[in-house]
Amino acid sequence: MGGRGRINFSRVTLALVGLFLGSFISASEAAVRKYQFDIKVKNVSRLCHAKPIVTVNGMYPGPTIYAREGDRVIVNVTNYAQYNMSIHWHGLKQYRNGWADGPAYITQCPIQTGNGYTYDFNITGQRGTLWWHAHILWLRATVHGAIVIMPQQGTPFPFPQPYREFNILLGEWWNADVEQVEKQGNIMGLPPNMSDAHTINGKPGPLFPCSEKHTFVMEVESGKTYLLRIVNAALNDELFFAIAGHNMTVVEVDAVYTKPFTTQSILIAPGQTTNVLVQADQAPNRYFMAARPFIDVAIAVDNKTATAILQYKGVPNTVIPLLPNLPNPNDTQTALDYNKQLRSLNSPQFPANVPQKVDRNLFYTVGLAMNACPTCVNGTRLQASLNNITFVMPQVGLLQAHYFNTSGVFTTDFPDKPPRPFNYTGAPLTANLRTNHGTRVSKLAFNSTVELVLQDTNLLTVESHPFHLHGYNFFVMGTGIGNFDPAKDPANYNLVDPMERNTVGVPTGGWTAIRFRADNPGVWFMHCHLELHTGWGLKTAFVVEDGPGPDHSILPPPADLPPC
Ligand SMILES: *[C@@H]1O[C@H](CO)[C@@H](O)[C@H](O)[C@H]1NC(C)=O
Ligand SMILES: *[C@@H]1O[C@H](CO)[C@@H](O)[C@H](O)[C@H]1NC(C)=O
Ligand SMILES: *[C@@H]1O[C@H](CO)[C@@H](O)[C@H](O)[C@H]1NC(C)=O
Ligand SMILES: *[C@@H]1O[C@H](CO)[C@@H](O)[C@H](O)[C@H]1NC(C)=O
Ligand SMILES: *[C@@H]1O[C@H](CO)[C@@H](O)[C@H](O)[C@H]1NC(C)=O
Ligand SMILES: *[C@@H]1O[C@H](CO)[C@@H](O)[C@H](O)[C@H]1NC(C)=O
Ligand SMILES: *[C@@H]1O[C@H](CO)[C@@H](O)[C@H](O)[C@H]1NC(C)=O
Ligand SMILES: *[C@@H]1O[C@H](CO)[C@@H](O)[C@H](O)[C@H]1NC(C)=O
Ligand SMILES: *[C@@H]1O[C@H](CO)[C@@H](O)[C@H](O)[C@H]1NC(C)=O
Ligand SMILES: *[C@@H]1O[C@H](CO)[C@@H](O)[C@H](O)[C@H]1NC(C)=O
Ligand SMILES: *[C@@H]1O[C@H](CO)[C@@H](O)[C@H](O)[C@H]1NC(C)=O
Ligand SMILES: *[C@@H]1O[C@H](CO)[C@@H](O)[C@H](O)[C@H]1NC(C)=O
Ligand SMILES: [Cu+2]
Repeated sequence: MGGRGRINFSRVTLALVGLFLGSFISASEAAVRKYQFDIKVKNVSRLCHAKPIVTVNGMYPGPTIYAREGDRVIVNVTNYAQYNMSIHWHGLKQYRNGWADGPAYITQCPIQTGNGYTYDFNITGQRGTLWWHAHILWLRATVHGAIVIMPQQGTPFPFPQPYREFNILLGEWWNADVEQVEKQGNIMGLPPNMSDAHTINGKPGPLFPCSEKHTFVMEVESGKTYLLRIVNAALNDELFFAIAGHNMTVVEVDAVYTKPFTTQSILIAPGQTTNVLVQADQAPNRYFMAARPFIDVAIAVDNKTATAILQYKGVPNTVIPLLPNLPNPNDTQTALDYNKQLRSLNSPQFPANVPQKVDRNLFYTVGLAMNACPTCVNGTRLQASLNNITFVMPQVGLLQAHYFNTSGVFTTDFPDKPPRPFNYTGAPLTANLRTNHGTRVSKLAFNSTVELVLQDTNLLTVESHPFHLHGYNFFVMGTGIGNFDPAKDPANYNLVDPMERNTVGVPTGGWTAIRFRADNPGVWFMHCHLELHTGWGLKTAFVVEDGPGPDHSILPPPADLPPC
């Protein structure tokens, strides 16, 4: 491959390039994009509190990775912080190349203090907005950034060309040290303190104290159309997002084009991305963009509203912005209606290759759990499980253990069905919330088609869970409230243009069915993308076997793969 069309971005210009569409990449052939990520601690002040946070290159949010479909991306990560680190390139398929996927102890051992690791991957058959984030502890709170993948040279967007584009990263801010917050929750066995603010591009906006200067402003010109690349980088909150006075046209989610539809607000779960077109066609003024959680059960979450400003060129900063009508945090109907509108574009150029036949049917229950913990506050520890199994993190990477045939690290006996069926979404179950523990995964035959039904349960309480699968996109075949009925529900599946994505919400007290073709060999993590639940064990992995051909097996590990 060599250095064809090689471009070296300097660290300083990273934040600026890409704002002008197409002006930053002129290579007509696949290029190599090189990035240097230095993991460094930096003091940052928000909400009148200064604290050291872990960053990439001192930036919060971190730098944007810009590339084109077909490019090779090489990121040299050097860890100068006191924490173990690993970086996940969320939504990139990493064909045969799990070594570059990033989840600690799943596909690699962490990059220890003073060490480095170079992530080297190709972007094949994907274009749109994705993102990268730390995949260890709760460090992704501050270690995250956008990935912008432009279509191949000469391939336009399948929607009107926007004038300019902006990245909008939604996040959560704690005044305390995030690792202390996480640790305290673990010691007590209870949910840790909720965040103190939501943020838009790292800034909470002027509704918070000391935050006037911590407000993201997006300047627009009347009559122009803008592309917003929205990422939910929050740890634990699904969010509604809206712009006062302006509708949004959804054109892409998770780097897959959608059938465009217009909406007053979007719903975006942690891990998901959403591209929208916004027309600056209103009276020149200042308008708030705002984000606030969707939570439709009685669980305490940070429900505060982050704001940023959409400002028409020439309007003075003294004008007080108008607030949008955000749905109520408990607005289940708006959430369900929104998700129902998402459909793959399914054009000849961007077809939806939905598996029509299923080789393997899986049914996983999603539930909270309470296990004995003599040192915890209540003598119990809140946990979570899939099919009544709380996942135990291994001490070495599962991918290495699989590749090198190391025994004793994991077992492949994760059950295809819950061990004991029950009325999953009936009355709340509050007694015997014990679970089994293990590093148990499921083995999938190469190129088999898999259907997985994720069923929420009322163990302790029902709750909405955004599930993320590494190494794949999947199709969202159907979703419903209550218990999945295998006799009736598949008849209502969308077999034509279901949304293809990498993270999907399992609705509160309901189910979601997904399908994918297991054509990417490796070990692929699947977990709830609420960091709280991931930490409680709401995760497992798929071991996808090698295929018969020379191009169907896991690539050899890179020489600098970190050791444990
Ligand atoms: C960062 O802030 C901490 C606590 O306020 C302080 O002790 C430390 O010296 C600061 N470090 C830098 C590099 O400013
Ligand atoms: C990665 O960056 C470190 C620190 O700048 C440097 O020492 C090392 O040579 C780089 N590695 C590669 C493969 O470029
Ligand atoms: C990326 O693509 C290049 C060129 O086709 C190939 O040589 C290289 O092995 C690929 N790398 C990975 C990790 O797949
Ligand atoms: C969590 O909140 C409690 C109550 O406000 C406070 O006492 C405690 O110090 C907080 N924990 C952390 C780690 O900040
Ligand atoms: C936004 O959409 C709503 C509902 O479709 C419509 O009533 C409203 O007029 C639209 N607003 C703008 C600014 O286009
Ligand atoms: C946010 O939560 C607080 C309690 O934590 C509650 O009093 C308030 O009504 C909630 N706000 C909204 C908009 O739901
Ligand atoms: C949802 O919240 C609104 C505003 O806080 C409240 O008036 C309403 O009763 C709540 N609805 C439900 C179903 O809890
Ligand atoms: C656990 O302890 C906390 C704090 O003391 C208390 O609020 C909560 O109700 C207890 N939960 C259970 C299930 O015992
Ligand atoms: C499950 O529980 C719900 C709510 O309590 C109830 O309406 C339903 O009849 C139950 N289903 C079965 C099969 O028992
Ligand atoms: C989960 O497993 C535990 C321990 O084996 C058992 O006591 C419990 O009944 C199981 N719960 C469910 C919902 O199957
Ligand atoms: C996977 O199976 C599909 C359907 O049978 C087939 O078209 C495709 O070529 C297979 N892919 C590989 C890599 O074997
Ligand atoms: C960092 O990772 C190594 C390798 O897994 C482990 O031995 C070490 O305990 C970790 N350090 C911390 C502070 O967690
Ligand atoms: Cu969850």
